[in-house]
Amino acid sequence: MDDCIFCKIIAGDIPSQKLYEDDDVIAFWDISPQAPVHFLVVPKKHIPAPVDVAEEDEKLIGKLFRVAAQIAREQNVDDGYRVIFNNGKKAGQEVFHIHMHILGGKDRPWPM
Ligand code: IU
Repeated sequence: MDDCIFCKIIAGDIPSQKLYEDDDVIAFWDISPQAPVHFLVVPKKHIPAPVDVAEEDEKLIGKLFRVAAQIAREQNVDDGYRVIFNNGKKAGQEVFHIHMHILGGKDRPWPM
């Protein structure tokens, strides 16, 4: 997607503070952290929002949880972190390329 900022990050056209990358998934620090640990786990496939997840995406979306857990362990927040997906402008979604927020490092982070 030409006008998608996360597709540009995935393509390497825009820099990010990368935590993880493989053929399917990228993870990077959120540029505007809402908790001491706040990173995003993003599928490389351009799926605009949670409401757009198709049956064929089920495995890919499941993988986001596994990658998130691995990074959470590396960042020492695996004893408590919040997982957030925003769906639609009304819910606060600003970037229309599906992404999982992981927030940790303090008690009850980011009650959006
Ligand atoms: P939202 O769920 O779409 O509202 O979250 C978008 C997040 O992407 C938000 O927390 C931004 O700070 C973050 N972000 C980023 O990490 N890097 C960017 O280049 C842009 C947004 I644009």
